[in-house]
Amino acid sequence: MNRTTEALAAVPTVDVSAVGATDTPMQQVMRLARRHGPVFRRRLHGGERLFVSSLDLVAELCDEERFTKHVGPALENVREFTADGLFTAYNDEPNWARAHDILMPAFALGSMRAYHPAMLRVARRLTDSWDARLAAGSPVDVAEDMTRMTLDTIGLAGFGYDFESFARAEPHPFVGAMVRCLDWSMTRLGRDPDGDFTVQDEAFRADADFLAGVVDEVIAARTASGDTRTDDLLGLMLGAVHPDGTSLDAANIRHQVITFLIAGHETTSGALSFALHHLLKNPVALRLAQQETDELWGGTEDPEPTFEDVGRLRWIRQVLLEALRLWPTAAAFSREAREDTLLGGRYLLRAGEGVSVLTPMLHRDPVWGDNPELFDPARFDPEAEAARPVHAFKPFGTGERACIGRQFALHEATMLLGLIVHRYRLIDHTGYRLRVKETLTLKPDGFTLTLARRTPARRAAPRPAAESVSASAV
Ligand code: FDE
Repeated sequence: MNRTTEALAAVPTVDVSAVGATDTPMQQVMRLARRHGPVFRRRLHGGERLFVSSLDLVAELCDEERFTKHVGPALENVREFTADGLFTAYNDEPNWARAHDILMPAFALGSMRAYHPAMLRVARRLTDSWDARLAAGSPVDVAEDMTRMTLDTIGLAGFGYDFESFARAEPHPFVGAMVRCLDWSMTRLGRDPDGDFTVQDEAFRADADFLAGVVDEVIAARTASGDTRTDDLLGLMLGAVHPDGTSLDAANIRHQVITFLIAGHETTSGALSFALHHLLKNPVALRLAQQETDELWGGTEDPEPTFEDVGRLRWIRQVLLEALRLWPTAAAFSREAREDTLLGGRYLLRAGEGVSVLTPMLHRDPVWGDNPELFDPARFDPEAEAARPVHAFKPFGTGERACIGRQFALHEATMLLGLIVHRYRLIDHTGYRLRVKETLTLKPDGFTLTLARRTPARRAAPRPAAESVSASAV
């Protein structure tokens, strides 16, 4: 017996090939983790993959000295349409560091201030559209409208391009093509090696070509306008020069634009949808969220949130984080060892071998207490956060390759959620039971709401000292 099999003898291996294709592979591995514990190997059609979900082992995998991002099989599939864009680039591809350095300034805190007006404008589109639904007495499709909102936001804020999603009866065709491409990337993982998938692959190619066409339109709109600003993503991509004198080439810009249009909206939309689901089911958390907005905006019918206001919506931000704990919408990330190493002192990992971190299970580790399934935004109170090990919460991945868009997503989502809870009562007209739909990312499936306006009388008067109170809160 060689050292590998000896060291790995302790890892349970589960063969799921016999189960056949599943359209919820993440929930399937969550069940396996519940049954087999925080480290196991899954075998599927001859391929094997190690899944890890306990805090101690994940904390080790987050050590950047020993481990780094691994572009695993799912991202290999996504590379078919995003190539060396930031999310899917290999660590050593020169375009990763180049684009990372060039685009970082676009995600610094100061830039959020610049995006704020576009974010607010799009948030208003959503409430206008929900007002119209309300007047018509019809329900809103939460995930669909959140996707309209987040796509328009990244389009306008990042690229000065208007997808006008709320002016369309059906979502912008970019969304359908993107979801199908992501779904192809996911289901391709579970393919029976003897099957014939020509039809699926051809449909995928057509969708990927369509995405590329939309992106070319976005780029062409900017170049045709003669606008040479460099204070948004597209401006930086087209105009900025790296300190080493290089800049991004046309092919890479295309891949970056697709990457940002996808990464910049799909996961944020899911996070908002889960957050609304939890608020609907947790009246106390909702009440606290409404109180927070009432203290800021009081009886104002149409508040004009400032950039600073968003920093003051602390409970609402905690609601979002807690939603991302239970259902991190980018539900796994992969790591690889830089050198051969023993994980947990026991499991031999070869350099370059991929390990998947099962984020939803990490987020249910015993470090989260006795009832990890309970939705409780107080888990993100500053004291509670300070007391918790840093690697217990990883919805944005880790290290150098962690999410560049984190502040962007949280700013946009916190503001919108604040506006929604301030404006509406949420009515659970179907007695909704959560079903999680997977298309590589996670979303509540078939989640609809009806709405009523909150009456100004129900809202507390604005607290006169709001300025001084929140100054300490930022
Ligand atoms: C990234 C990311 C991640 C990592 C992955 C790996 O590791 O593989 C994660 C986990 C995430 N991301 C998540 C998330 C969530 C949410 C909500 C978000 N995200 C959002 C957003 C927005 C935007 C704009 C973005 N996002 C973006 C991005 C990018 C670009 C990336 C890549 C980075 C590098 O460099 O690599 C990411 N994101 Fe996120």
